[in-house]
Amino acid sequence: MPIEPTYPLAGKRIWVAGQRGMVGAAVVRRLAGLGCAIIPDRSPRLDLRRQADVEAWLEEVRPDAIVIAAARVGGILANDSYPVDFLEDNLLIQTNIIGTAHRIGVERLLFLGSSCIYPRMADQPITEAALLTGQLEETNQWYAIAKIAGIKLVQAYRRQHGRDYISAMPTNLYGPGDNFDFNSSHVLPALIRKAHNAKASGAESMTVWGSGTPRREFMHVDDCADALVFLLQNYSDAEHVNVGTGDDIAIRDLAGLVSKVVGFDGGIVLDSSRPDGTPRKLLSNEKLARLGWTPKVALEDGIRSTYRWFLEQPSIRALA
Ligand code: GFB
Repeated sequence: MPIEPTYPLAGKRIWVAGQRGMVGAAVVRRLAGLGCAIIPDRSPRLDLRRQADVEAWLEEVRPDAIVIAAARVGGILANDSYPVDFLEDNLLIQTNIIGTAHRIGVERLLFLGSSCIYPRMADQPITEAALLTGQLEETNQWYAIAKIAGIKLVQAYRRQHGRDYISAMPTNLYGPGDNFDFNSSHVLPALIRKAHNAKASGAESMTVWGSGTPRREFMHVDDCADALVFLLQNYSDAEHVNVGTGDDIAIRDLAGLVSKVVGFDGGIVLDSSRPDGTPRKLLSNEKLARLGWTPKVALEDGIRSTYRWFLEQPSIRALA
């Protein structure tokens, strides 16, 4: 039986911060048809790192609810190479939006974090209770600290000011609108492009970073957006909620699966000069399941539809 939402979205004015990004765009797609008004981003783009810009913008548009999908994001190399950007930009963006939302009386806010907030050696699958129980992974500690601060700020506004603001922690995401740039992307779009290029050029192999043994959990961004809209409508508590699929895969096997989907039948060369990062980060999705939500997109289907999307983007295929 469908759950009656505790925060129905019909008639609400919603601003999705980061609506041009992969996650924000998917949330906007998911919200269409729910009877809410989605506030489009101002053009030229406002700089969410500047408090005055954020205040002026939110005072002008006065949303009822906000989803914060805006963040400085990237894969293992970008995280490791630009610690200031990942720490400072994210602290600024989230603090500006959350604080201003409170000051102008925004009713409801959903903040998004990431599975890298958890300790590097957390027990698997990782429950929400594992937060702050151990050392972080070094390559993305800067991003993780910013996201942990965001969770705590949301909790602090709930405790000190009674604000109905919540946080969700998605696992590694992929899908249409992803970043396919080798220097800044996550692994899945990188492997799609590498397999495609290798097939197109008739190469015998493609390069996979690290040892190939780390395990990652991958969720299609449309599944994630569905879960986020579900939480926005139904969840109201201080603790963050994991958003995952419950399954993970070794990077070497992922490379095999991507090769199969793309139709590349060459081999894989491991580049051990590149970092592995966290050995494993599989989220426990039990809490979300108890609330009444389960994922729908199988990994191979999701990779297939993302590859189709990639093939329709000449500007991405033409990247050097
Ligand atoms: O997706 P990814 O960049 O980030 O890398 P994380 C995942 C794993 O895939 C690592 C390996 O073990 C990489 O070494 N890998 C293999 C590759 N080939 C490639 C490749 O061509 N490109 C990339 N990028 N990786 C990020 C965090 O961690 O995940 C962020 O840095 C965030 O903070 C995000 O949490 C979701 O999964 O290691």
